[in-house]
Amino acid sequence: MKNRVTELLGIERPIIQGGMAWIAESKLASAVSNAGGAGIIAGGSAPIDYLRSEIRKCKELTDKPFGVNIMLMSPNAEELAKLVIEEGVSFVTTGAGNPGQYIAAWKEAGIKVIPVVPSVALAKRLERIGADAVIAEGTESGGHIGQNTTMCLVPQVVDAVSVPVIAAGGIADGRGIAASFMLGAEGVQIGTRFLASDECQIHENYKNAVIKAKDTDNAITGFYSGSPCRCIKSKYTKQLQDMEKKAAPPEDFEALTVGSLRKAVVDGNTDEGSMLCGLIAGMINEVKPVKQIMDELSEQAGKLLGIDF
Ligand code: TUI
Repeated sequence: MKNRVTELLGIERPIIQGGMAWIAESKLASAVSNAGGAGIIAGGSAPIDYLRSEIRKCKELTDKPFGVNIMLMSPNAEELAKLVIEEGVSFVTTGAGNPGQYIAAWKEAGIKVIPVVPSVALAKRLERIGADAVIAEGTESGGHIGQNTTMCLVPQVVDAVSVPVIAAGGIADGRGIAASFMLGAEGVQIGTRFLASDECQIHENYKNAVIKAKDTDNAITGFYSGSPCRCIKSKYTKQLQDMEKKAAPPEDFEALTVGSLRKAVVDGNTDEGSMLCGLIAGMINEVKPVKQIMDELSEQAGKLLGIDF
């Protein structure tokens, strides 16, 4: 299909993979790009040499466009902002902050810039300073979240900006895609569905937790600290929430949270790890190859929208 998002990114279907910190690397990103979508390598807070090598691996695994997500709360965001220019990636998505200071340099380097926005105000500000599109991400998403929902945020952002809007948060099948397009989105960003893919490198225990999760097996931590984060409910989230209720000292939080993403993703420690995951996990019941996921998404969305998706 062709629309402003496929044209902007040079892709065949307007499906963008979520930039999942610690998770989205070259194998997943290249599989999504090879299936006609836009794969993304997550910067997270990984060492710069590792990211350079993942970008280079991805170039070997696909000749299609792929992007890099820059998590702006990361201590090495500035270094990564330079790396994407050196490596000449096609596009950048950003999260967890305002990427304003980097936009001019990226645009000058010919990199398309697509920030995640949790509000209408930030969408308008970033359009004004050159964002090529925005991702309106609802609180249904996994990981670091804003407060507005996909259903409410997407149409408001669509009404407020002229650049294409990509919907994110709670989308894992063709119905979610079709609904997003009804709200005025011209693309979707999908993360959680790809956690349960063959090509996703997370530990099997984490994948199984996604598959097993019901609609209510979800928890938000960090709500009161101003850094809310959505995960699969576990001993870890219960402990963290108990500490939040007691307003435990910062060193207790530090002790519990340091390395928690690694524990989930690499070690498969489902008790102590932080299994970031969106609210839609209850609908995902099977690990599948990325190509099959992409084909099913397109087929369902196309049927519902009455277009060749
Ligand atoms: O960034 C994400 N999701 C993430 S990042 C991440 S790593 C992490 N882990 C624990 C704590 C913090 C980070 C895991 N998941 N999604 C995109 C997103 N961006 N959600 C919300 C926002 C956002 C919030 C505020 C974007 C801009 C923003 O701007 C505030 C401002 O400065 O105007």
